[in-house]
Amino acid sequence: MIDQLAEIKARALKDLAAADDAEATEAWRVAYLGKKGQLTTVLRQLGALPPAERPLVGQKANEVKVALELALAARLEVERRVALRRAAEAERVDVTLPGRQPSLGQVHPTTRVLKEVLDSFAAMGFQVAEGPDVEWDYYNFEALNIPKDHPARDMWDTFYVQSKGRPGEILLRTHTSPNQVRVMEKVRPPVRVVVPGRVYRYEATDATHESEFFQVEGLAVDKNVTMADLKGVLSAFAREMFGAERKVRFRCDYFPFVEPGVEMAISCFQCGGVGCRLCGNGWLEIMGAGMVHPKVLAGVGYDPSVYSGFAFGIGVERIAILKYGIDDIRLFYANDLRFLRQFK
Ligand code: FA5
Repeated sequence: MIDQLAEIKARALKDLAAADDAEATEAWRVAYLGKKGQLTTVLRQLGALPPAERPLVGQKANEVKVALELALAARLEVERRVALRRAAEAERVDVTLPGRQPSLGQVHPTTRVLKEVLDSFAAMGFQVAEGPDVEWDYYNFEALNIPKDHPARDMWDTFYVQSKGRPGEILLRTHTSPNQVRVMEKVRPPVRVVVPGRVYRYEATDATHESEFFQVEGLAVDKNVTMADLKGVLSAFAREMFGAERKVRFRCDYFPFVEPGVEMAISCFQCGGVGCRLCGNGWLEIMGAGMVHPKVLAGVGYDPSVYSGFAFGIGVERIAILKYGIDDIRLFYANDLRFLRQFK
């Protein structure tokens, strides 16, 4: 049996040296040291030996077992190092390679035009104010001379916010005009403000209408403010935005919170003013405006016999459409990078 053990040891060490990957090493372990392995099988036969032979053979068998276990441990250590080295090589970073350019965002066309609009009015002495998107019915309608049953409410249907205490009174503002009242409640004339913001309408979309868009409200109140001031300021704004050669049109319009009321339109860039899919009749309406209604002034405690003023509400995307020649307003918020990347 001692010879058999020596022979197992020699064969085992030779086989282990030939095992060239982790799988072969494991197969070796099972073949020699596993439950039914060659060495284990010999060890099991020890009990059958005559008692006098057992200690010597036992000692030899143990030596072989320790030798094989040590050889296996050494082999596993080598394999572990090789695996580590391979992993490190696979993950190696080549610091000499050129870096990757991080993708930088850019200003959205609406934001860009919004800034230009505000800059233009700031240069004419207007200050910038802000107001809430979620608004009381009172500011969006009532205080603007649009009581509950007024047909003008049909022009501005919106999304209502559920509120337990005051149902039907909280809504997403349909225009920035509530800020006329909010500003006048806080300050005394002279007033010259512009208020940018997002507005919401429950209406179908088309090439010039979105259900969410931006407006800039304007308000100027003082003694002796007239319709001539309104035309002068808004014409100067149009010249600054579109150049002196672009045609501007004022037409009568109706808004319950101004008297008289007008709409201002710019000749269409696409058809040169003859009419097309975008504009319909050659003109693109960019804002509503008018002289602040005496009832609105009186509502905030301004004496309409002393003070007068004009107000306007500009559609910001419409300005961008005209400036950049964009033929569909729905492109602005479709989040298509092919569109947005053009506005570097
Ligand atoms: C108003 O919202 C009034 N608050 C404007 C106003 C202010 C009048 C102060 C008098 C005094 P209107 O609904 O017409 O009015 O909208 C004003 C501008 O917003 C329009 O001229 C247009 O440029 C833009 N606009 C209106 N509806 C949409 C829409 N669905 N999508 C994109 N732009 C719109």
